[in-house]
Formats: sequence, structure tokens, C-alpha cells
Amino acid sequence: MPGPICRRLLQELGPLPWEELPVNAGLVRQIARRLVLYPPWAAPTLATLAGLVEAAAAATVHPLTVNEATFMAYDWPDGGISPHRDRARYRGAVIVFTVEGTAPFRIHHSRDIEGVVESWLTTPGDMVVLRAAAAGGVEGRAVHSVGPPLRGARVSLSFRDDSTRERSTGSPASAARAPSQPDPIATSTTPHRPQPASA
Ligand SMILES: O=C(O)CCC(=O)C(=O)O
Repeated sequence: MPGPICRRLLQELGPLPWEELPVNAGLVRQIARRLVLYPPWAAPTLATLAGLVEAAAAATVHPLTVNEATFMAYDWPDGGISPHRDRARYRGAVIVFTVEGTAPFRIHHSRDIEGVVESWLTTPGDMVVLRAAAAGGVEGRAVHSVGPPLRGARVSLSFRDDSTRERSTGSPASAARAPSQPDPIATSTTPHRPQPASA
């Protein structure tokens, strides 16, 4: 994802309310802030990106309905999230873009932080595709972790297909047709779920 798109995405978030996550969420330890948005996407760059992800997924064996967008911010020096899998309610794949900052991203055999299968540095514009539940009939959600940013903050944007939400679309076309759709703040604070995405 090109740098100007990353910057525009961040600009569009403006004063939206990020939440400070509890450090302990079950077995997962996380030091991060989070902003969760749902369609219809009010931010035009977010709408375009979600539409592109859906269009790309449509050409695969497992099409996605992107019905959740989560921004995570991890601050230097101790931000990050320990090994975990995303919840089973997410279908197909989780698409994670790095929007700002550089930090290690790891895939693990298990929740054991030492059991690293693969590790690399994510930098702005990178995209990681993680297998979610029952992707193409194959089980095995990826256990992953994020280390502290090398400096400043790292911000990621994850697109997910939540099987418990309506298969509504956040495509650019629908966003363009309905400029007065509900503000994403209103949709993100519905009683639907203030829980962490991971388990
Ligand atoms: O921020 C990231 O790169 C990944 C976030 C993550 O692991 C999660 O939300 O489950």
C-alpha cells in the first residue's frame, strides 16, 4: 500500500475515539490502543481499501465480506501483543496492513513465545494475510504475535469477515451512493462487541 494512502487513512480517522485495551485479555497480553469500525465506511480511503480487499478475495477460493476494520496502535517501547489466534467467528482470512511504523511480526507453533515459525519486520504499506477459521475448508488459525515498534508507534489496519455480523457491504460503490450514511462512531459503539478480537 503506497505511503500517501497510509497517510490519508490516518488523516481520515481524525478525532475518532481509540480505546486503551486491558493489558491482560485471557491468556493474551497486549499493550495497545484500538479503534474498530463497521460498514458503511464513512472514511473514503477506508471504503476504497475494503472494496479492493473484497474484490481481490472474490478471485480466490474463499471470498470475503469485509464487515469489520480494526486499527491497532502500539507505542514504543513496550507496545505489542503476545501469541494468540483470532477468534473463530472470523471467516477465511484476516488481512493486516501496516499503516505506520516498524515492528516484528511473528508466526508461532503455539502460544509459546519461543516457538517461532517465522518472524519478520513489518513496515508501512506491508500486507499480511493470516488464515482465519475454515479457510478453504482448511482449519488452523495462525498463532501470531507483534513485538514492540522499533521507534514511535506502529499502527495496523486489519480487515475481517465476522460470521456473526450481517453480510453487509462496505464497498466503495455503496459508500459513494449514500454519503449521509451513519457515522462509523455510532456503528462502532453498538452493543455488538467491545471484546478483543483475539482469544
Ligand atoms: O497489529 C497487527 O499487526 C496484528 C493485530 C493482531 O494480531 C490482532 O488484532 O489479532
